[in-house]
Amino acid sequence: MAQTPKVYINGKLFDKPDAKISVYDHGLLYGDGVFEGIRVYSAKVFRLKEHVDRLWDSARHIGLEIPLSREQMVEAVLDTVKANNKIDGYIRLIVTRGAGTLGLDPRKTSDPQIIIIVDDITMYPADLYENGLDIVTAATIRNHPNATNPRIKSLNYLNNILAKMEGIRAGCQEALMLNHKGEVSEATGDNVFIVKRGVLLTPPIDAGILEGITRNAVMELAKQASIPVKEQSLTRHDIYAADECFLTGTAAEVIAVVKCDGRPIGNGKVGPITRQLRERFMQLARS
Ligand code: PXG
Repeated sequence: MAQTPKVYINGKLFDKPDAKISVYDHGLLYGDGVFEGIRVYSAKVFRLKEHVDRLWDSARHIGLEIPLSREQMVEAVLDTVKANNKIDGYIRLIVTRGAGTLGLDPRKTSDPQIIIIVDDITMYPADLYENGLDIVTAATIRNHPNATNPRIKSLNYLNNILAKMEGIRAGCQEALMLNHKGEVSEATGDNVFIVKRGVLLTPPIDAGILEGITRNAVMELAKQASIPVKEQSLTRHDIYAADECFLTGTAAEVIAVVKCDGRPIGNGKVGPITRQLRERFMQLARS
């Protein structure tokens, strides 16, 4: 039987039902905080250093000082994974601004809360990995980089949730988000790639996206496989006219998109480069 998850809060482990923080925490009141979603494969944490570095970058952007060193954070994550005997699973690492008075002022908070949840993750059903996703473009655009910059993995996901709801309403599992210029940015929780005439294309960071760790891994794997890779701004035209399209993310890993806004992509089936990169990614993750 699976054990009750043990949740790390500020250096202590609590059983899941006892893992609680203040309702005055600005993470809850205002979404004032940052997080990471990380996977454990075969008892090894995938690209932990990269996730911790991105967490620090997000925290620096919002002026949140994390009361641990990066090395201590790595150790806290590894210890929590071990305490949960987790072989394959998911880590949610959260740092909130801490409890404060009512009102936005971040100076009126104290004690940022460091929370590490180690649990299982629900993937898409296996048949979607086999057959690919049908997605739609959301009317809700990705955050303008001069608002909550998409490079920050913040506790403010409402914009993406609104886009996801549009996808669900259209009978889809995911939605494509455009940026304020009408270019393709990313999906609600995944980066986007297309294949066109043998070249792998993905929007650049300045299209207003999260610099995905899976995205970076897939670009490295493509280069190793001698598939040319280009970061280039893309429009919906490029998606509709692509030979292949897929999404990457910690939760989804690599998953094909076979239809967008009712148009089949390529021949409407999972393409060979997508299949190859998914296989290479799963091999890397499990190695
Ligand atoms: N874009 C956005 C907006 C994301 O939230 C990615 C891209 C992919 O980044 P990584 O580093 O994971 O390759 C994300 C990541 C969840 C969940 O619980 C969401 C993400 C990651 C893990 C879990 O829905 N999003």
